[in-house]
Amino acid sequence: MSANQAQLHNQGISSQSGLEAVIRRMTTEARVIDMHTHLYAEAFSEHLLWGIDELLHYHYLTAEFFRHTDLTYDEYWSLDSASRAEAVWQTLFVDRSPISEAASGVLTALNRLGLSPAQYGRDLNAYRAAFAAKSASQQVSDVLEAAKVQRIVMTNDPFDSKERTVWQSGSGKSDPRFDAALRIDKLLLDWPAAAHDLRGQGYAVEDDASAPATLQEVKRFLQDWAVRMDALYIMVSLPGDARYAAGDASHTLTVLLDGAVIPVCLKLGLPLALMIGVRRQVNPLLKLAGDMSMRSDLSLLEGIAKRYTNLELLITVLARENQHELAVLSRKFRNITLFGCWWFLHTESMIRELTEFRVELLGTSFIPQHSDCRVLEQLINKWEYSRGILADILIHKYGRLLKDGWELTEADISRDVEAYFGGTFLRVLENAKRNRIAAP
Ligand code: RAT
Ligand code: ZN
Repeated sequence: MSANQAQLHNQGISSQSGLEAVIRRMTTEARVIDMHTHLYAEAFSEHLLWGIDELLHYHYLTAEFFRHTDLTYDEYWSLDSASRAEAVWQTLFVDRSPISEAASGVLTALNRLGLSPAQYGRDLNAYRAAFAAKSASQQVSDVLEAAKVQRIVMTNDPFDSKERTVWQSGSGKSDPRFDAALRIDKLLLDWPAAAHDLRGQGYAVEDDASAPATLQEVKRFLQDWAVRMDALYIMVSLPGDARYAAGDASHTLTVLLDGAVIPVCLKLGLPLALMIGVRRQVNPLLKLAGDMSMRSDLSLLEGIAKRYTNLELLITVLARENQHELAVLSRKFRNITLFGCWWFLHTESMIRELTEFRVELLGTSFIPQHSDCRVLEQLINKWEYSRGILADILIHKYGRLLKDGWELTEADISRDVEAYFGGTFLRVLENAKRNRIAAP
């Protein structure tokens, strides 16, 4: 930064309109670290989803499509990818207005990529032709640029054999814009199947998860994969009724957390990320779109946070009913960092409601958003909406400071915006590294 720029940066902001302009500019321009997505670097080939057809049969839109169609589930699932996209386009975008969050988001992404519906109209093939001219690597760069996203954290599953091959070939970390997160739902929620899989991968585990030799092997598995992936954190998504039953050797989830997962997090200096409150497969006929939210018993989180004060916890919950409680709990435990408006909460009205009271209760000490994108181009609309809503809230909150005579500079705002869009996440990672403890 030149001396002139630095001076400008430290210039006081004296009016509400000046404040608004600065906040809009900074929230629009901030380069984001997206700390949880289901996007993949190109090396993961078919795991990287992009393009108009993928956008259309994304699982959020699948659920909406079935509210209108006469097709049976079997008929829909027997269609190929292109025909599913056509059915969704016709049903949700042509026969009806695409005003839901997921549908309108597609139009925002298209528009920002230069494919304005004003020009391309309602002919799906016109959009397809434009996408066909792109390569995957060009599209990754263009979308990251358009969305102003600098780093993406993937969701990496060591139980997925295709993914494993990529990691074992050494190409999993070939794109520095993509970081890994070690995802272990199968280990914690389906131990018998995970144990079988682990044995296949050369880890000598028994059916009884609590056997000391088995826990030792689970630790070895986790450590091997966390190191191979250079994972930033270890993550699981849990049903709302998941319990933490300290001292109960028959409770597999607790045994695995206490005996393997948390020791590995502490040894490697990695946060544990918990996404709590999903009820999987309420309607299995919808496949990936068939999951539901459920209220959570946050005593699980309280128990872990209290027992492991050195463990950094990244937490999000799915039920709207749990949001305020989680924000309050975060005030009580400095090792809890709340993140994102997850899944069904990633809508304009929910983001506004949640973000507003989180700022009120937690100041800048939380991570307002992650995208959870599964299709590359969604980064554009998801981040654009979130930036705008955060800006509205900050304009109001900083406005109160101005009114009360607090001197604000551009540097103050830039520091806080940076914390919201990546700085707080990086601080959690640093804290976890600092808290690393020697563990067997
Ligand atoms: O948001 C989603 O796309 C969900 O299907 C889930 O993947 C969820 O985000 C998760 O990570 O479990
Ligand atoms: Zn997710």
